This record gives sequence, C-alpha cells and structure tokens, in this order.
Amino acid sequence: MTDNTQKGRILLALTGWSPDFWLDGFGKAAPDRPVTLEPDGEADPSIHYAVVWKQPPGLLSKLPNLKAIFSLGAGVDHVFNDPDLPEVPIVRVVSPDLTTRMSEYVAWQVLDHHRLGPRYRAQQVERVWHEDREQRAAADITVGIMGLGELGSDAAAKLRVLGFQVSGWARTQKQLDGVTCYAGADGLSPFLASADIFVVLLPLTPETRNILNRDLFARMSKRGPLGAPVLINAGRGGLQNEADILAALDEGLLSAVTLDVFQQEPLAPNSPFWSHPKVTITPHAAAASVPSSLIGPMVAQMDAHDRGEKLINLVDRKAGY
Ligand code: NDP
Ligand code: OXD
Repeated sequence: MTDNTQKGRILLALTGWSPDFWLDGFGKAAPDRPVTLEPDGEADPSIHYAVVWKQPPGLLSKLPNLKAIFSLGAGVDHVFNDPDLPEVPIVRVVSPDLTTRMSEYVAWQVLDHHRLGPRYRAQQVERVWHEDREQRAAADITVGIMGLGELGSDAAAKLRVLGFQVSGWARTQKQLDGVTCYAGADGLSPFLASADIFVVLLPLTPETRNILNRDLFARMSKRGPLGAPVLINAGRGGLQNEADILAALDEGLLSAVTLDVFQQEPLAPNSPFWSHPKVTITPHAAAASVPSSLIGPMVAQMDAHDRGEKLINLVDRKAGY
C-alpha cells in the first residue's frame, strides 16, 4: 500500500500537550498517512489509528473504523478514564529511551537521598557548613521497588550496579539477578520489611489505587540505617493518599519523600507539599515520551498491523495495565 489515499488516517488527541512536534514527527515518519488533530477527526471513517494522551471521553467510540489505540504513555490509566472506550487493542509505550530516562531518574533520586542531598541543600540556604564524617555505603541500603515491569526491572539492575541491595514486589513472581523478589498479597509484608528506600513504579489500576497509604507506611521497616523509610513515587498520583503521606512525614513513619506524580496535576499552588522540608517535587518529569524515539516504532506497528501482523506491547484490558 503506497498510495496516499489507501492508508488509514491517524487521529492525534493530546490533552495538555503541545501537538507541534508530534504532528511534524508523524508527517515525516508517515507521509502516506494523513494526521487529524482532535476534535476535527470526530466520526471520521478514514481514521484507523488513534494516538492519545488523556483523550476526551467518548471521542474514540465515534470512530467507526478504528483498529487500535496507541497510548503516548507507558501507563494507560489515562486511556481507561473513558467510559465509552471502544473494544479495540490498546498499545502502550515500551521503549529503551523511556526506560533509560526512568532509570536515570530513579538512580538520581535514590542517590540524592542516600548522599543527603536534601540536607546539604538546606544547609546551603542557611550558609551552614556541617561535615558528616560518617558516610553510609550503598551496600548498607536496600532499595525496594514496587512494580518489576519494564521500568522497575531496569531500575533494579542499575541500582545493583551502583552497589545497592535491591528487593522488589510485583503481581506475579519474578526471577531477577541479584534482586530479592516478592509477589502478590502474601509477599507484601515481607517486602515492606525488606527495604529502606521504596521506589514506586506501579501502574494505576483498581487494585493499586490508594495503595500508598498510612497502613502501608506503618508496615515498612524502620530498622534500617535511615531510620524511617524514604518513599519515591514515579508511578501515578492516584496510587498515593496525599493526606496520609503528609501525616506520615510529620509522625516519622516516613523520613522523606520524592514525588513526581500527584492526584491533581499540575500540583495546586497552595499544596502543602511545595514547602514541606521533607518533600522533593518534580513535575511529572521522571521519563518523558519523546516524539523522536516513539513515532518510528508506532508507525512501524501500524504498517505491520495493516499487513495482518500482530501488535506488540498490548495492554491487558482485564488487568488494566
Ligand atoms: P509494566 O506494566 O511493565 O509493569 C508494571 C509492574 O507493576 C509489573 O511488575 C506488575 O506485576 C506490577 N503490578 C501491577 N499491578 C500490581 C499489583 N496489583 N500488585 C503488585 N504489582 C503489580 O509497566 P512499566 O514498568 O512500563 O510502567 C510502570 C508505570 O510507571 C506506568 O504504568 C506509569 O504509571 C508509570 N510511568 C511514569 C512515568 C513518569 O514520568 N512519572 C513515565 C512512564 C511510566 P507483573 O509483572 O506481575 O505483571
Ligand atoms: C507515562 C508517563 O505513563 O509519562 O509514560 O507518565
């Protein structure tokens, strides 16, 4: 199929993102596939593929010839927020570029807490020179990763290279070199007792919503070298109970947190997180979806699907991720 008119059209629905780079990128990578920017494409029978970030609810169900939905994120909770989601395959982002970015972020934040970054930045503001003579070794710290999928398993391997002990928790049992793996409800308590710094890379599903709550923090180990544990959430804001995080910091159930994601994004200017001395905030910036690394593989999948080949990186609709 080389004729312009024969290849299905792509619908781009990008809530809150600037479409320019994506339009340009698809124009270059798939000159034979016209692209429509939502909402002009509503009900257009020539649209075969939708590429979405937080598509407006109901938009996709109007497309009579939609063959597949491509999520512009690794997480797909934003796709499932649509009560009229059509029953077509959903492809999510699995990309070495995104994985590398996330592992950089995890290593950065784990090292920052391990090497007392928040304390030294506060001292600098106060012009205080206070030397810590005792430095912990990475090998004395266990990092516990919640979610051992594409992102969690890569972060685990990189933290091992940095010398940390690593444990992890997933829905199903994993075997990862040098990582103590726990699974399911039965594995949660021993996992929570195993680590000093917790990194959350879970998807947001009905099962994981609100999982980061007071009860979970109370079950985390307090016996490690950091005293109370550190929490780093780069998964989704819906995983966390934000009032419980603030209370846990104040009560000493958690010693510090890094949050990349929030229940409401952007974070409201009056949120108490902004000025809390034990909170590090990044603006949903852990691992960006970058047009230059994602568009080529997406177009290749569309072409392969048109030839009758199977799509890859499909979402399990029942599991929700
Ligand atoms: P994957 O689907 O590859 O991995 C998800 C992991 O979570 C799997 O190990 C899975 O277990 C585990 N899991 C799911 N449900 C449960 C549960 N109920 N109990 C225990 N474990 C569970 O996803 P990715 O690694 O690609 O991405 C993870 C998440 O990271 C995304 O869903 C997204 O929300 C977030 N993300 C955030 C970004 C940011 O910039 N902040 C950027 C990219 C992603 P199992 O292996 O047994 O299936
Ligand atoms: C993602 C994200 O899910 O950017 O990829 O949050």
